[in-house]
Amino acid sequence: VWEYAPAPESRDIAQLRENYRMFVDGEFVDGAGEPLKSINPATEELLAEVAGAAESDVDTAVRAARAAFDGGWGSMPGSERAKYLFRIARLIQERGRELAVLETLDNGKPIKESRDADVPTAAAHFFHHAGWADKLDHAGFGADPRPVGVCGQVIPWNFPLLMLAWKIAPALACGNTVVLKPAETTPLTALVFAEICQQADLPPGVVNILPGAGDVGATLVAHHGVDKVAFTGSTEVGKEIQRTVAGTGKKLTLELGGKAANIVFDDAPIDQAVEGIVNGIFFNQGHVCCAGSRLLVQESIAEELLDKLHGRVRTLRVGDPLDKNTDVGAINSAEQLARISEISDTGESEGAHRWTSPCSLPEKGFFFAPTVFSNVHQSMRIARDEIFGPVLSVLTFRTPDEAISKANNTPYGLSAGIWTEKGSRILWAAQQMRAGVVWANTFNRFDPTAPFGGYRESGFGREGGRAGLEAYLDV
Ligand code: TXE
Repeated sequence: VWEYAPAPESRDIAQLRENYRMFVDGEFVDGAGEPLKSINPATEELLAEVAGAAESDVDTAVRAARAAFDGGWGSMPGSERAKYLFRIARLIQERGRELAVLETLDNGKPIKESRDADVPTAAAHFFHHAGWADKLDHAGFGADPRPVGVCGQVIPWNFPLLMLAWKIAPALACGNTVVLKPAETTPLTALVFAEICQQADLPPGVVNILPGAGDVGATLVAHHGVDKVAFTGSTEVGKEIQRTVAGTGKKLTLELGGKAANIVFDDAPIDQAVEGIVNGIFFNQGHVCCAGSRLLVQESIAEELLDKLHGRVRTLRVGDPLDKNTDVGAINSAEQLARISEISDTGESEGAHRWTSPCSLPEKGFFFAPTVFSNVHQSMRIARDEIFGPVLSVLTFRTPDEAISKANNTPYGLSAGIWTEKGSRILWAAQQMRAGVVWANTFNRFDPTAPFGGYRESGFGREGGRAGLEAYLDV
C-alpha cells in the first residue's frame, strides 16, 4: 500500500508515449485496422490513440505465437519459465504506480482500488504461477503434462490489467504462448504490460497484444492456429464464442456474467454485513461479474439493515477517480452508463422503491450515483438482469430455505455471499448454493490460490489455483 496520492502531473501519464502500438513478435508495430481512441471516462477527454488490429494482424500474431511455442518456449524446462514469470511479477510491482494511474485514467476506477487491489493482485498472480511452472510434473495432473499451444484470449474492461494477469500468467506457466485482445475502451495497461515483457527479456512471440474491437476478438477465437480460447465478458458474446469454437477441437473456458445473491440472516453481525454489502456492490462502480447485486435480507431485520445501509452509502464519495479519497469513480463508457440507466428506470416502472445517494456528481464525465432499490420482486428486471453498475436490488425472505431458493433463482451462478454467526448455517448454505464462489462474512475476496469461475450461464472453467492450470495443460 502506497503512502502517497498521485501527483497532479499524473494526469499526463497517458501521454508519456507518443502513440500506443500493437505488440507482435516482441516489437511494437502499427496495426492495419482502425485506430482506437481511448477516452478518460471521468473527463470525456481523449487519453490516447491506440493502433487497432485487422484480420491480417491477427494472423501475423498467431503465427508469431506458434513460432515462439515451437521455437523453444513450449519445451523449455519449467524452472526456466519460472524466472520470466518472477521477473514480470517484480516489474509489475516496480512500475505499479504508473500502472495504477494509467488504469484509473483509462477505466475510471478509484486510484485506491487500482493501487491497492488491481495492481498488487496482478503481481500476485504472476508470483503464484511462477511457483507452479517447475512443479507441474509433480502436482498430480497426470503423467507428462504438456502445454496446449497457442492461446487466444479476450478480456473485458472492468479489470483490464488484472484480467490480463488471470489469463496470461497460467498460460505462460504451463508453457503456452498467447495472443491477447484487451477491451476496446481499456487497452493502455495491456500495452505497458507489453513493455514489461520486453524488459523481462521474454522471448519474442510468447506474448502478443492486439488492441481492437469485438470483430478482432471474433477473428482471433476463430483462427485455426489457436489451440485454446479463454474469454471473459458478456454472456451473450460468450455463447457466440462457444458456437464458433464448437467442433473445432479447441479448448475453451468462459467467464461470463452474474447476478450474485448476498444473503443476510437475522443473526448476522449487522455492521460488518453493511460493510460487506457496500463493498459487494459499489467496489469498482459495480462493474464486477461477481458483484453482490441482489441483497437477500431476512424480513425481521430488513428495516434496521436498510436504514444502516442508506446511512453508510450516503458517506461514499463519488467523483474524481484520481483523488485518493474517492470511493466510487466513473462508469467506464457512455454506453455502459446508458445501459445502467435504462435497466434502473425499469425498476421504478415495475414498482420497486428507488433510493439514490444524495451525493453531488461531477458535471463532466460518466457518473452514476449509488442506488438502492427496495421492495424488489424476483420477476423484476432489476432482480434478473446483470446491471454491471452501482445499483443494488434488495429482496426479503422469511426462512433459510426461501433464501436459498431465491438465491438460486437465476440462470447465472458465479458467486454468492452469506452473513451469519452460525458456522453450521454457512456450511449448509454454501452447499445449497449453485455458485462457483461462496463468501462467508466477507465479499469480493480474490486470491490467486483460489479457483474462480461459474456455473450455468456464468460460464465454465476455473481461473486461479490448481484447477485454473488444467485449462492450459494437456495430460
Ligand atoms: O461486453 P463484451 P460489453 C457484461 C456486463 C456488461 C455487458 C456488456 O453485463 O454490461 O456484458 O459489456 C470482446 N467475439 N460484462 O459489451 O461485448 C470485446 O471487444 C470475440 C460482464 O463490454 O462481451 C471485449 O474485449 N470477442 C463481464 C470483450 O469481448 C468479442 C465483463 C468483452 O466485451 C466479440 C464485461 C465477439 N463477437 C461485460 N464481441 C464479466 N464477466 O466480468 C465483443 N468481444
